[in-house]
Amino acid sequence: MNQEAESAAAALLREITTPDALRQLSREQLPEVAEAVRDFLIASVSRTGGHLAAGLGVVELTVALHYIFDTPHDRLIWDVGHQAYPHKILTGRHEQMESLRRKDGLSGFLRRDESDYDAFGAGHSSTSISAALGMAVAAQATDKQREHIAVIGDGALSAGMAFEALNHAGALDLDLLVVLNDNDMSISRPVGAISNYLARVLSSRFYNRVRDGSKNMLSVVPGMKDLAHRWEEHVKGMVMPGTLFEELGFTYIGPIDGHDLPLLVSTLENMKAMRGPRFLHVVTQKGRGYAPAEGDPCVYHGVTPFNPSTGKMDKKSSGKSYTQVFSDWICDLAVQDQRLVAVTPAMCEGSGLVDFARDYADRYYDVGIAEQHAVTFAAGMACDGLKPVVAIYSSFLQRAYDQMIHDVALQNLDVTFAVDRAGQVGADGATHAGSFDLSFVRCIPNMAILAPADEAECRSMLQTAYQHEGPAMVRYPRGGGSGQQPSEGLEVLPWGQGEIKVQGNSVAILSFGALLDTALEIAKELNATVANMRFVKPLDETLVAELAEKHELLLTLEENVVAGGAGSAVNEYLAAQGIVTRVVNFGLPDAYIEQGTQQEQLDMAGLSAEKLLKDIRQLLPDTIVRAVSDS
Ligand SMILES: Cc1ncc(C[n+]2csc(CCOP(=O)(O)OP(=O)(O)O)c2C)c(N)n1
Repeated sequence: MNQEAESAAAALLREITTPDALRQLSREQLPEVAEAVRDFLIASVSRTGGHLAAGLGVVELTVALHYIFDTPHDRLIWDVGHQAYPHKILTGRHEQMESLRRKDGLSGFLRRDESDYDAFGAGHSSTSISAALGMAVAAQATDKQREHIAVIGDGALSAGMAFEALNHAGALDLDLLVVLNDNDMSISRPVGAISNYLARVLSSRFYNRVRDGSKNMLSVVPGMKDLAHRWEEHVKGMVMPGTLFEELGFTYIGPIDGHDLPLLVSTLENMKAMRGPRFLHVVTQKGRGYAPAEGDPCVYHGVTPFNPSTGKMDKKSSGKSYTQVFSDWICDLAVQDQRLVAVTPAMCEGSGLVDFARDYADRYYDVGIAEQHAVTFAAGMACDGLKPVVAIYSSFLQRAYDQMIHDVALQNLDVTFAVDRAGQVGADGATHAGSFDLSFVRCIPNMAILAPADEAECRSMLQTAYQHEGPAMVRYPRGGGSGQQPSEGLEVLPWGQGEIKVQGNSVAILSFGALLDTALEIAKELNATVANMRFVKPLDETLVAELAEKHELLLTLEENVVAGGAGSAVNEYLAAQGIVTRVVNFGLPDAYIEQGTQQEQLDMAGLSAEKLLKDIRQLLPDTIVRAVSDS
């Protein structure tokens, strides 16, 4: 992509300030718009980083949807939202794309407060059909005439929630169009029977006939309701009478080529004229139109800034990440323990299971975007002699809460949860932040919770949690920590015990997890004691009591919401024991932290060393301030 092409693309896009302007164009002009969107997308993401391959795959679909439907009056709901950059570009935001995923910039997903065209906020997958159906019910209740379109990928369709919504929608006679964007990819290869089913539909010997036949039909009869109906019958008959989606109560059309703009436009036009629940199956190529992304859509799913001419990406940070520590640990342990099995809900790469999947394919389970199933599936394996490790992001674990309580913890099953992306995650923002896990897991009986202070401790904690007979979770942040390289051994830590890192005077900081470095930095200024508490549950009560006895002020520190978090555990213990002492809890506030770098987010949350010091100084009684300045 050269500068000239980028400027030409930008010039054309400047004309299309809103989809209304797009709708003024002739159909013949649309391929040029699609090309401009694609060129602009590649150029801008090469500078900002972000999600690339999914957006490239839906350029034509996005143009066609906004061309045919009267957005934002008609509700267009993208699932996940990572593929919605072309939608942002065409809905008046192309000039802001440089700010994508940065502090105060455009979100990398969808937000109702960012644009009227973002009909429903997203980030987590498989919500679009439910939301669209809810809006369809609301339209009916308020007598509004409009369309509701959910665009969902084949990966997102693997989630139970999507099927719950299809099941419900098929039974209601409301105006809903579900567009399946089938690129035969999730982040990595999709798994499961649905994905196999879709592949069978595509490879069916009828596919080519359908595609050619539908092209011919549509070129003669665009927009005519009765003929559209005949065409629909014709296509239906040819694909498979009674497809899965038909059985669910939808009028199914497809599969059609999602890069053929004229075909997309006429098909959508015809489907707009139909009523009731409709299902359009569109086949696209992830990464379309950019050779490196077409060649490796998994690598180009989410990118750091890259050179657009070569596709070469900027290096990710050099140190070993917590994810890599997990990856090494699970591979090392697999050699020794044949009972070990790993489960991921569609996050093989992000969770650090690529090597394990390659070397231990028969003990590796990618269950699709199915967090609930992942956890109960692990519980089942734990019942009968296997030792499952569920590798899951903190924010996606939220989906599997009842499974953790009812299926794992209540039965005290031996499942280890390796919870990645705990705390702030940076550019993905609030939808992906792991802000709540300590609070929502701590109250579950039988669950143990370990929070490593650095990479070396992460490895030991994973081993400790795994050795523990019963459910246990280790939660660690995105990226790297202080750089303490783990040993190669499989060390087990003393259960439920923290450690004093620095002995100080009147103030004690009880640090839970990866903010230990910050605690140590602050402690130097305050001459404070620092304890690395290690375990959120069971809490090292002996250590808490000792610290309370020897200090005038206890400060707890964690990267989790204060409400119900590790600090709350300290408060509860002290209150239960009748120990009266001054405790102040530092953690995430009762608010969503906006996107930025992780450091910016910690600062916004008041958890940078500077902000903490400022707040703590205001808390200190005069006696302590004097003691500190004398020391
Ligand atoms: C609940 C949840 N789990 C996992 C993810 C991470 N995730 C983001 S996109 C994606 C793959 C989606 O695949 P698909 O719907 O086919 O879209 P594509 O990227 O192929 O266009 C996954 C697993 C998520 N966003 N939400």
